[in-house]
Amino acid sequence: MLLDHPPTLPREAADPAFRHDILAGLSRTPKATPPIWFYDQRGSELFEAITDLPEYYPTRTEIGLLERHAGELPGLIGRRRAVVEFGAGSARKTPLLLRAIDPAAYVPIDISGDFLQSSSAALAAAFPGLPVLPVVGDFLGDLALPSAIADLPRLGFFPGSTIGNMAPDAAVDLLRAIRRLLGEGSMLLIGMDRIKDPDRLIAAYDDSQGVTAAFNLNLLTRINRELGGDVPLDAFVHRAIWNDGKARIEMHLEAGRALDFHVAGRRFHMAAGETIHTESSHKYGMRDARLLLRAGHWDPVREWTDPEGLFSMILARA
Ligand code: AVJ
Repeated sequence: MLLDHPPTLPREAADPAFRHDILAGLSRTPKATPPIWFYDQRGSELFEAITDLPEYYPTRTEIGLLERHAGELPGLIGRRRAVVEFGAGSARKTPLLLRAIDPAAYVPIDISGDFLQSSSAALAAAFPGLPVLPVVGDFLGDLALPSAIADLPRLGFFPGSTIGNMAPDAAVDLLRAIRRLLGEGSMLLIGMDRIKDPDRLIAAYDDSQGVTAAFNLNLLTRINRELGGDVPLDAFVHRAIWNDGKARIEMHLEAGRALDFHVAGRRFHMAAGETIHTESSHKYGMRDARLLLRAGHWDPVREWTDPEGLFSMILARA
């Protein structure tokens, strides 16, 4: 059953934040914009397409881990919990978790209201009798859990290596915020992408079909549409690079020539070769992942990985 409840933000609330983040990001040196703004309707669809690409191993590897090991979860998490998912819930991962642990309620939290509404409705239909309580909001900001789960122990679910979008200091802050939000006695199931051969990493973010390029460039389309911009899309090239010092893939939009454009009535200049840094995707070694969790006030209790060690899924307790 899909339940509506008060803590849902009005849709218009996202617009000033988008405008603010993009103007601030284009004004700084080097230019950099937050990756949360990739996910308009088209961006969410393109991301779904990315997860099916032959080069993009994280999604199918994590699904494999859930298929193989979700059956071990009931014995490790003990009580019947409310699952709080950080993200809209993927049609393929969330059911594997819910089927394995039979939770008392399911609370997906996502910034994209439309996407959240459709994925929640599909999930509620697939799990009749499960209270589904979507929350629209940015889990990096302040938000409250539905009062319906006030008395239930919680299992946080943070799949997809979404934590990788944050630099380690911000990731630690987020893990601590999740710990505070979920409370004493809660647990967390989190997916993290591993450090591996750079060629394999780069291919995953610069696929041969150009879907990731379209995903990256869609940010400019959104800027032009929603902020009245005249950014010349055809002047930009998608770049994915491995930053070894920071153990992260970086996505950039590189200006192929010197450019002047306008966004929300403000004028911006880019030199030829200058980039807008649109996303970082941090990767963690086995020990790095555990260290990050501990710094975030979570104690790892179990870790699962695939035979190639591409991706890991870690269960931690508060
Ligand atoms: C959703 C942040 C986990 O970093 O792999 C995929 C986003 N960007 N391809 C990732 C993404 C380009 C993805 N995360």
